Amino acid sequence: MPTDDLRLSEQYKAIIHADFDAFYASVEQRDYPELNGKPVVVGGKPENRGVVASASYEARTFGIRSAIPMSRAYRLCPQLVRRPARFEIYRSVSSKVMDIFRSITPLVESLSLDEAYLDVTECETSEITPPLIAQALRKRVWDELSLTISVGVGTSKCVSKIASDMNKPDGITVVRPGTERQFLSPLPVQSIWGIGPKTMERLNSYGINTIGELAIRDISWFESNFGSNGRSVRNMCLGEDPRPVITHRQRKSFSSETTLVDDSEDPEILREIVIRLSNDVGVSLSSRGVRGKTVKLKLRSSDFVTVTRQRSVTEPVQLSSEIADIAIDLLSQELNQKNSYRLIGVGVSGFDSLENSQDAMQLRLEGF
Ligand code: DCP
Ligand code: MG
Ligand code: MG
Repeated sequence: MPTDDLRLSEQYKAIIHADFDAFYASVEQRDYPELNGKPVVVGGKPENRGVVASASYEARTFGIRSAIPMSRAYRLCPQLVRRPARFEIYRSVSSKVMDIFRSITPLVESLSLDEAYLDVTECETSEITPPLIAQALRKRVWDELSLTISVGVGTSKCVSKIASDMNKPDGITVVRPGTERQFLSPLPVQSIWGIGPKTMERLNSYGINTIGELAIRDISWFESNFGSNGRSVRNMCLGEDPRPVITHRQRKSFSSETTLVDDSEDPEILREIVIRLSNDVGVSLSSRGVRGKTVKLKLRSSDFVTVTRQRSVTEPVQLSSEIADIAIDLLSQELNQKNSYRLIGVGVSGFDSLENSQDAMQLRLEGF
């Protein structure tokens, strides 16, 4: 076979990662034009110990970021404009953007309300290249929703996700096949999925600051430092990530987890985090009409011991409050241990089939 017949797609996958810029804050600026150009945040009131969910890029020039206390945000920028969250609107924008994505390829995996992976390998022709698809996608989102997304184009999930963050806001970053290592090499180690602030500190203490410095270690070093994740962390450092794009119909669970900025043993703080994570999962389930019978809580203590506790219920759950009730109960049972925690996760699995769950929801809405 003549080699010039070989399209890139036969050797490489083409993955796009797309993510809205300052999602909640941008929706507020779009719907209230007087907020354009201003430092805007979405989040709870400072007097209620609210935190920043989303900060406009104008607010970020003052050092304001997601997850910082609202009171601190006001200290950084007294002229800050705060808007309360309008989740219904964000959910509806999310469902519209996912429809745009799915009109390009059925292989869309949403990661949260504002971001998704698209596997566009099969859309590629000699004229229509993945970067052109990505540009067309950005234009459609702008034309139809008046919002900007940033996209990364690469040969794997890991590379395209890192790439989409490189030219935010309103940017595109293309990592050509074969240049993954070069692209990743100068980036800080925490750009790799799964390397959080604590692991980063540990690696920095060994003199490893960049992905390139990490990538030269051999497999046994990775296995002794990352345990069973060693091989996949090493592969990601080398730009190889075989994880497929999984559409929600194929998904077996939804979860959300967070590494705490400071380890905590405070029941109030831990409960609040569990409520927030349950909300993330509830939003994912509700937006897809999926309900699950098993709720799982994951806790990693300061000494890196991870435990998972789960409970299955006969009546499947979907709403944030239903998930939170169970997750908080599971948490309460662990709090007797007086541990301090560094990571918390909440997940739901054991789904009805999508069709069944929509029927069931319909019955519930009809007052069955
Ligand atoms: N979010 C939140 N709490 C966080 C982080 C995010 O409630 N700690 C919400 C608000 C964000 C949305 O999720 O608008 C999307 O999260 P992103 O991490 O994509 O952040 P943004 O879209 O706000 O900004 P960026 O331009 O960096 O993507
Ligand atoms: Mg975003
Ligand atoms: Mg996002």
